[in-house]
Amino acid sequence: MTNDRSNPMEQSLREVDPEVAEAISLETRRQYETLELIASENFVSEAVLEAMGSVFTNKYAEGYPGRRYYGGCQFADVVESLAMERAKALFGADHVNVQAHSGSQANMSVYMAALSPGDTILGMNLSHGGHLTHGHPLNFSGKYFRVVPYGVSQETEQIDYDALADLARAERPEMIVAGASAYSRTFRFDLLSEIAKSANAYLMVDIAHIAGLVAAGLHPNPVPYADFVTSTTHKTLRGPRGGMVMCKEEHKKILDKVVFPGVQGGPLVHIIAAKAVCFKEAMTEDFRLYQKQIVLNACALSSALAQKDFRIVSGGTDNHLFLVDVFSKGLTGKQAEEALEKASITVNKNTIPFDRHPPLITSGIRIGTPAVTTRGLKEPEMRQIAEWISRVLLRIEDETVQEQVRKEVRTVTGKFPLYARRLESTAV
Ligand code: DSN
Repeated sequence: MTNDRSNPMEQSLREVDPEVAEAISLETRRQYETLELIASENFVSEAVLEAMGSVFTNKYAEGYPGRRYYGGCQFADVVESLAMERAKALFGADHVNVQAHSGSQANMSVYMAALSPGDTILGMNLSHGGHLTHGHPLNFSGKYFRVVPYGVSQETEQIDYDALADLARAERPEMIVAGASAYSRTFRFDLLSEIAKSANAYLMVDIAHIAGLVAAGLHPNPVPYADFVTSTTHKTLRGPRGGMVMCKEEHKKILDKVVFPGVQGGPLVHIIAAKAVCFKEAMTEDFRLYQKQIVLNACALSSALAQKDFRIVSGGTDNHLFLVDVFSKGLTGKQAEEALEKASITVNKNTIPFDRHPPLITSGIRIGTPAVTTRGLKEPEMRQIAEWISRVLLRIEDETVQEQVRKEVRTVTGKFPLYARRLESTAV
């Protein structure tokens, strides 16, 4: 059978929409040519991309495997059951809901399952490393619940568990939310669980950032300690953009009812298929070694920057990311992000604990190693990247330095290719 090129359904993206095709081509090149140090980003495998781009995008499958509101769901059932079973095995969870479209919707589902509007939650302060959905006043979590923020100690820049225990005693929250998007230290889930139990509060842990490390056994697993564990699937876990919720058996019924029909309608079956692929990949020895290298790389890069006299928040890292205090070099995070981008090094400005600047300026940058580790970079390249970062930041206004570093970065990105086949096939 040959393709009928006059049939719009058979035409390529470039034929149908050259503007979008070109943007994809340019983005593929941008990803290839830059060093991606945004801690929440990663590069998925061709297998994950293939599942995401599959015909499952056409399918409605409201309900759950074996209990759907639409016909024709037999293969949707296959991929959703695979995703659920694999995630349960990977994290040792009683139950997993893989339908959450995002981390925010995963968190919203837990709040709706366990809380009533006006209930009190303790969540980590955004500017100490927490997340918008952990109770920021501009987010639904801060609007519908009474939020009492907790944070890190000024001295250690690590979570102050004693202060948190005092806060829990004083505020009697219905839920303690743990987890972060900019915290470089190991969480003490044993302590968090004790604190929640003594306050008679639910414990929810959001492992969006560290899920890959947890799956690989390189960070303690909160599943035995928490009532609910939420995650995204696209950060260290290296799967499709999406969310998931794990819970104890006793919360399974209410959780599933809240995700659908409470918060969402039809699940994204193509994304669920890709989540199944990601969980399968995460069960391999290759994945465990990959996660190990992420942490080795984060340690190597943060130590090399510290040796160049950059202050690393909390003095280092135990995981895939760390924060650099650029205020102490007379810079803002915004300036640092912009200058590094011109040198083909992508980071994001980030508030640091007790920051003097607002979130669009900031005193810090957040650096993460999941994406560069996927490309195959190791400790020697981390030391080289530290040298480039230092050169750019110490001569922040000097565009010739940015241009020179940009050229040098190309030699490394060329040695560690990414999506090479795609780059050729999408070339303008
Ligand atoms: N935007 C994500 C991050 O960068 O950490 C959190 O949702």
